[in-house]
Parts: sequence; structure tokens; C-alpha cells
Amino acid sequence: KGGFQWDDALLLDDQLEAEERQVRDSARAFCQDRLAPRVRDAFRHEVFDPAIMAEMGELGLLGMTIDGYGCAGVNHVCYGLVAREVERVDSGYRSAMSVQSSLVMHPIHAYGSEEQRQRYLPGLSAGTLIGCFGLTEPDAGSDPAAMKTRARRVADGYVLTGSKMWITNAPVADVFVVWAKDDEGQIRGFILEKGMRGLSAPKIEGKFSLRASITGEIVMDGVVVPETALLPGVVGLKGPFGCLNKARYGISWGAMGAAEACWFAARDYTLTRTAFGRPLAATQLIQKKLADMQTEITLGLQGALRLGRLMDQGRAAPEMISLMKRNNCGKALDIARAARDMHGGNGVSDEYPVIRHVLNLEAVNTYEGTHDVHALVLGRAQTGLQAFG
Ligand code: TGC
Ligand code: FAD
Repeated sequence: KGGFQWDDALLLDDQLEAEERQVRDSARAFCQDRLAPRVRDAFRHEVFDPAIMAEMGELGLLGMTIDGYGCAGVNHVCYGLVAREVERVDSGYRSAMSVQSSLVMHPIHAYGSEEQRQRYLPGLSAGTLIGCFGLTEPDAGSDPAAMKTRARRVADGYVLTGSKMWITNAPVADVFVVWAKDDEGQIRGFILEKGMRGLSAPKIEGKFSLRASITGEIVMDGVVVPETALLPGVVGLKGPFGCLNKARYGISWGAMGAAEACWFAARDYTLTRTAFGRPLAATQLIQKKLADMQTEITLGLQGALRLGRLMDQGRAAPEMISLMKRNNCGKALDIARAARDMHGGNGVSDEYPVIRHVLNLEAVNTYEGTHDVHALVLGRAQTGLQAFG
């Protein structure tokens, strides 16, 4: 008869290879020792410290599935395990890491020229360069095909005009991967650099989610770029979507890390908090909530691990990724809200982590494809009927 481990009910730890456990453990130590002590003030004062990127880079956490160019070259399961550890502390830090890794380094590696890889990847992997990814526009979020940003062909390059909205890392970015339509109406990717004439990235103020991550616009007012700024290896929406596949997969692990933080906090709190003469954790309602959290997290992590193994075998379909991103973000948000409630009045104070996770997960459930947009992807896949338009 096997034993039951309440915080690892289906023994996920046993399903990992030694190297995967090692990567997970070193990421956990960094997150708990170095990130966790700073997060409350970062969130409270809405401050993103760019030095965190260099710290992550030093540890090999950026672009870690890429081989060469200073990257660790580990598998997708390792990347997922790291996302879980970072987001256990804060979704904002995981955001900064996933944008850099999946949305900036991946397209440069997968669609870029060798010259572009050599120019950007070593600095991005070290975290001495910070990247951002501009797909969403003020009038084109769920439907990026409706983007208005244009790349007009000129003699020896392109002129980019348009604006991007809700862009993680933009105000501190050195490297901008931006998607625009060319003269033929085809979506193409471009690499822009901070300081180019006509390029600016103002911060979006008043954000009550992911306050430890910085978000901005990208304004392109006739930015002239050379031919060498074009990502030569991809044409069409499959370019940005190929990046989103990687990031959404990481988020499916990350959201479970945030959910675990809320679950553990709710368990600790209700074990010590007494009401009506006994610990809250001794009541049936609280135990049911804890059991629901344990169940959803256990299943969500199993799904994320299975997806990671399929990604490593090159067998993951985008619909699988939609399923796991949607499920794990939605469930994590439900868990965070329940944990917040179980903390009573203390649950709205940032002395406890739960309200921060609730607020963060609202955005995580929306970005990279909203909960409902992923439902439509899955609906289309099983009915053959397109319900978007
Ligand atoms: P659709 O007709 O379905 O597809 C157009 C072309 O794209 C291909 N494709 C994919 N390729 C690879 N992976 C995927 N997941 C793909 N999905 C579609 C498809 O095969 C087709 O290729 P081709 O060669 O035949 O042309 O396109 P649609 O316009 O009907 O799109 C539908 C929909 C709604 C699924 C899509 O637009 C969508 O996913 N919308 C959500 C937008 C989104 O997720 N935006 C994210 C912005 S980045 C962000 O949020 C970063 S936050 C990061 C952080 O801080 O952590
Ligand atoms: P909309 O598309 O306007 O959606 C509004 C509502 O309508 C949602 O509930 C949606 O589910 C629903 N809806 C939309 N279409 C349909 C339909 N056909 N049927 C039924 N319901 C529908 N983008 C980037 O490119 N790069 C980034 O780095 C980035 N970082 C972000 C960081 C933060 C903090 C946030 C909040 C967003 C970020 N985004 C980024 C943008 C994000 O991807 C979009 O917000 C998201 O894709 C949703 O688009 P939208 O905000 O325009 O909402």
C-alpha cells in the first residue's frame, strides 16, 4: 500500500527525471530566497526591478529550452517547473520571464537569421537585454488578425506605423519583437531597438494586477528599420501564434504555482485561526474547500506535465495547449478567490499573499487568449464550426 502525501497527491515528484528535479530545486531556492522577500513592496509600490532579469539570466532561467547562444538547452518540462516556482512567488515575475523566453527569444531563434540570433540571444539569455512582444493593439486583442500596424516597404527596409497596447516589459525593453502587416496584408515580425527614431513605449499607469511587472504601449510613428530587422523565417499569424504556444504552456504550469501558494496559505491560516472555539480547519466547509483545491491542483499539474512531455516529443497540438492554459488559469483564479475568502478580513491585506494572487490571476486568465477565446478554440476543434466571428 502506497503512502499518501497531501501536498503531492499523485506523486508528481516521482514522475520527474533527476535533472528536472535539480532545475526545479535551484529555481525554487532562487525564488524563495531572492524574489519572495521583495515582492510585497514591488506590488504595493508598482515597481519592476530590471535587475531581476539579470539575476534570472545568471541562473540560466531565460530562454532555457534553446540550445546555444548562452542558453541552458533543457526540456520543456524544466521550463514549466521553473514557471511554477516563479509564479508561486508572483505572476508578474513569471510574466517578465515568459515574455523574454517564449515571446522574444523563441521567435528570434525560430524565425530569425543567424546574424539576428548572434546579435540578440546572448544578451537576452543573460538578462542584460530586456525584450518585449507587441501583438495586441488598442482595437485588436482577441482578434490579432485585425491589427492596424503597417510595415510599408521602402528602398532598403520598412517604415512601421501603428501602436501596440498592454505590452509586458515595453517601457524597460531594449529589444521589441513587433508584428505588422506588410504591403500585401501579410503579417510579418520585426525586431526594433530602443532609441530608434519614432519609437516610444510609455508605461500604462493604474494597473491593479501584475503590479510587480511593468506594462506599456508601443508607439511607432514612422519608425524606419533596415531590411535586417525583418524576421525572415515566418509569414502570417502562425508566427506570433507559434510563440504563444510556448508561453501559454508555461502559464499552465505557472498558474498552478500561484494556486499552490494560495492553497498552502489557506491551509496554514485556517489551522491556526480559531473561531467558535476551534480551528477553522476543523470545520467541514473549510475542509471541503481545501480538498477541492488539492484536487484541482493535482489534476492541473498532471495535465501540465503530460503536455510538457508531448511538447518535448514534438507531439503537442495547439488545442491541447488551449485546454491546459484555459483550465489551469480558470481553476487557479477560483482557488485564489476561495483562499482569499478563507482568510477573512486579513485576506484583503498584502501582509498575506492571497489578494495579490487574486488580482494577478485576473490578468493571467485574460492574457495569452482569454478563458472564453480558448473555449472557442476547443469548440471549433470538436464541432468544426467557427464561432469567433
Ligand atoms: P486562425 O484562422 O485560427 O489561424 C490563422 C493561422 O494561424 C495558425 N494558427 C496557429 N499556428 C500555431 N499555433 C497556434 N496556436 C495557432 N493558431 C492558429 C493557423 O494554422 C493559420 O495558419 P495558416 O498558415 O493556415 O494561415 O486564426 P483566427 O484569426 O481565426 O484566430 C483565432 C483565435 C481567436 C484563436 C486567435 O486569434 C487567438 O488565439 N486569439 C487570442 C490572441 C492572444 O492570445 N493574444 C495574446 C497576445 S500576447 C500576450 O498576451 C502576452 S502576455 C504575456 C505575459 O505577460 O506573460
Ligand atoms: P477583447 O478581445 O476586447 O475581449 C473582451 C472580452 O470579450 C473578453 O471577455 C473576451 O473573452 C470576449 N470576447 C472576445 N471575442 C469574443 C468572441 N468572439 N465571442 C465571445 N466573447 C469574446 N499583449 C501582447 O501582445 N503582448 C504582451 O506582452 C501583453 N501583455 C499583457 C499584459 C497584461 C497585464 C494584460 C492585461 C494584457 C497583455 N496583453 C499583451 C494583451 C492580452 O493578450 C489581451 O488583453 C487579450 O488577448 C484580450 O484582448 P483584449 O484586451 O483586447 O480583450
